[in-house]
Amino acid sequence: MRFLSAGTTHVGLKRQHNEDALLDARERALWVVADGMGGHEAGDVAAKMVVDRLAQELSEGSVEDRLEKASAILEEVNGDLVTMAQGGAKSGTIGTTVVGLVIDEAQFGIFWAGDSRAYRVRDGAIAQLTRDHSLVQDLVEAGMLAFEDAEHHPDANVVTRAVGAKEMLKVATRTGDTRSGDIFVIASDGLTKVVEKFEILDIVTSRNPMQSVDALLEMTLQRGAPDNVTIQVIRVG
Ligand SMILES: [Mn+2]
Repeated sequence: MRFLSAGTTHVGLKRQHNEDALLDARERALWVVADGMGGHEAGDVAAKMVVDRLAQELSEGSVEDRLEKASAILEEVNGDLVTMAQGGAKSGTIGTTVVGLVIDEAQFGIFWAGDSRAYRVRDGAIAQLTRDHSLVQDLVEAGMLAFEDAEHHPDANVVTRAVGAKEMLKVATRTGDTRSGDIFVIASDGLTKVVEKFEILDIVTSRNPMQSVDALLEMTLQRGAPDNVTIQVIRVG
């Protein structure tokens, strides 16, 4: 199976540091986006640790095996980050969201924690594959907040699950079928809070992955890019 993939990470226009990180290991059909939190370089460390450990330890195999392995790796990193935060001079969390995509013959697998997202585009439609682990997502599902208001809610940035946030981490996973022509988009909330789903669909269906990444970043920057933004677009050949 062949893939065409492209990705970028950008500090945005309001933040001083880029605490996002990405991994494109297309030879192993593995792509990851991590969005670090904690400030003062803590988020940096967490996002890089997640990306590096997955790059080093997540080998080839069936989608099910790889999702299991990815969860185990992330649970280990979670423990390391919790220990690091407890031992540090600075109080607070050293954490990161993560979303990862693996693909084999006719199947994809997604693993994630937090509000970084994955989408699949097929037959002119876009579907969100992940469910945000965020306060506003919980409020929307409880019927306490309108979907349209979620992105502008004062607590829109509060995630309820992250690598490094708590002693225990449950990584969410999901599998599905894939076929030639499918396009996957994985991104940090720096993109998804600024660019609508239908706009992502429009862009990726009319461009190759490299052009898509450029156009999505450009749109985010034109709208003020309040956060770090990381985007990967993967087309199944
Ligand atoms: Mn972010």
